[in-house]
Amino acid sequence: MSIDKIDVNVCSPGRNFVTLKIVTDDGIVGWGDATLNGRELAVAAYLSEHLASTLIGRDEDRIEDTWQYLYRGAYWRRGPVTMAAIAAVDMALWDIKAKKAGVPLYQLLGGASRDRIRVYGHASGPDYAALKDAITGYVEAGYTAVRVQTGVPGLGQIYGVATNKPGARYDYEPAHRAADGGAATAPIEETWDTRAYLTHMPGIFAKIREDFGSQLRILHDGHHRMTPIEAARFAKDVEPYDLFWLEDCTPAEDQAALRLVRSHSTTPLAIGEVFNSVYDYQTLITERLIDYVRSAVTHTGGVTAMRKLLDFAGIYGIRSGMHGPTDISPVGMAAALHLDLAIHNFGIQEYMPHSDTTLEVFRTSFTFERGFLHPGDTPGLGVELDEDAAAAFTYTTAYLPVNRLQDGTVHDW
Ligand code: KDG
Ligand code: MG
Repeated sequence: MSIDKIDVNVCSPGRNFVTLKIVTDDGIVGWGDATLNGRELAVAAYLSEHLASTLIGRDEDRIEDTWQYLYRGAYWRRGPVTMAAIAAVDMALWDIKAKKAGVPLYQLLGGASRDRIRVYGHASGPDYAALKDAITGYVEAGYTAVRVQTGVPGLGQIYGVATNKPGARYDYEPAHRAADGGAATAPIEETWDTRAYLTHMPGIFAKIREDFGSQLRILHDGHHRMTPIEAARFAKDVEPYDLFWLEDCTPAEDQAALRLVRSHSTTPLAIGEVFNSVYDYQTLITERLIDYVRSAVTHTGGVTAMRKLLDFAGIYGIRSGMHGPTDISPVGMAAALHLDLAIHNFGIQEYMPHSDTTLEVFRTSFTFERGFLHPGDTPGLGVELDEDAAAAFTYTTAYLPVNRLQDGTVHDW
């Protein structure tokens, strides 16, 4: 049996998604997520122009061999576009293998290591009153972990803070279309001041602990904006508030910079949503400079690569905290959930529920109950794309914001 057809679907049910469909010669369909926020068409072209024809006729069961063929065979290794394309092929092949076996994917990964998957939700608000309201909503819904982001006095719209339009949920969509909902021609720009942020945030954590007690798991995303010494100071300042993790405190492609942060603080550190290879973590893991791996299955070469990365991290006592924003499609989210259930060194899973429009197009089997997810027991990944429904939502260019300091210098977003 072999791979017979490949199709790359680009659609925009509320936001853009790139989805790979692989069909075997006996009609089994596998799905893979290839969505790279703001750079979707680059991955779509990589798949349709460079990979599709090389996959036709290959044995769909040879997943490891196909992974190596695409990774080593390209000569040009790593990078978000290449690794998202490889991830989509890998996910689709695992989907097919599990469907052929008649089992949910987690069974092929060793079976369940737990009964349910603890998730964290995104609470945010422009000020503390709005943030408190958002956290309360999550706690009432049964969540035991929330990520908290809030506005900084003197700054306008910043990363991670929902606009809180009437009727809007507490989550947010960071990629922006044009103001009229059409295609964006350039990113919007935000303004940032690290000093104002560093002085404001510790007081916010103090209020959260006062209002919500010691048991709530509090997470926070620094979104790559601090220098190593600023991050070291911040991680030390917030120690009394017992964060579950501080995420992306520095732009971590400089892995050695984390030694400085680590040597000054016991605040747990999470890093990796922009990483795409185990090699991005080599120093971070072997020197135990982080506590959680933040990669997405979608951006790190798929289930095959992510399993190896997490097993490597496990040897050093480092746990998973896989990326799960709305720009990971329901297919990519399902892949994460099967791994979450199967691996031993699971930490937590990020969960930003997709919009109703997205879920009309992607039919999912995963279930949510009071702060915990389960991938479901449908054979395969348990997510199918309804191509007819998807056809009604055409791709619309949207970009992540660009960030500038108050003097106009471009800063990390
Ligand atoms: O596409 C970028 C977003 O996925 C990212 O900004 C979300 O930082 C993020 C998070 O932790 O979910
Ligand atoms: Mg993040």
